[in-house]
Amino acid sequence: MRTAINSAHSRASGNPGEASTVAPGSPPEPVLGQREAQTRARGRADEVVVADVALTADAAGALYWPQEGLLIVADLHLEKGSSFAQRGVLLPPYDTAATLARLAQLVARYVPRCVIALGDSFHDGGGPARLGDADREQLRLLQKQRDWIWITGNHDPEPAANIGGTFGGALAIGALTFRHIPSGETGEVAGHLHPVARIAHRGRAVSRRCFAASDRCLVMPAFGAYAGGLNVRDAAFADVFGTLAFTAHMLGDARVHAFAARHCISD
Ligand SMILES: [Mn+2]
Repeated sequence: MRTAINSAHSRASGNPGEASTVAPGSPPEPVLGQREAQTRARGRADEVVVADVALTADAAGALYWPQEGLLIVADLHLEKGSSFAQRGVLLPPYDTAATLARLAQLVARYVPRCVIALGDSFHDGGGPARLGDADREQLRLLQKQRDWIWITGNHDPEPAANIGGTFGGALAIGALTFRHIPSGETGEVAGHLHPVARIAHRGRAVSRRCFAASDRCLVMPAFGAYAGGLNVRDAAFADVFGTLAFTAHMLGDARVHAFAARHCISD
């Protein structure tokens, strides 16, 4: 870990010698070379331990708790496109389908006993009613033969009709507590902040969504196609983690890449 942190620090400082050792890679994959070789060798790049609970941080932006068969996603912001359209801002209206398709891949991969959507699942209170028929059917299929829990968020504070599942403000399971807005309490898994980490890679700054985690609590990346992001160096993360060191587990194309948050770049 020390070596990994030092490596990240060298790149953040723009050390050209360090950059020249980085293996060639396509631009969308930001964190390659020596660092990745190390994480591959350990084979644990995607394990995150929070309050002594071992969780899998999937590069698609979801968390899986193998012991409980629990898949967690945060900030889907479904129907954000149609929400903007109502206000005259036109975006391609396929964000809900794209987000649900990515979620379907995860459900197929993990076959979870239960899915928790960690709040701001819909961009606004009218979102569930605007769901298209195909998207509603996709959601119904995803919920088939498993529990589905909608944690309420600030964008979707009220339970909604015709979207299945059960609703709650927070959920405690074993040592973990799932809620939308992070408070930093031990064992908390939250969303809301949409963490993004920025690092220097081969002389360029690269930003990716990330899990932000200490050994006590974790903030999930936003899963929604149109969800924005907040740099992990923002004061909002210091409010959550306090003086504790925390790690940005950046979403790469195939796996997550861990960097000490203090070595990430501000916007
Ligand atoms: Mn929120």
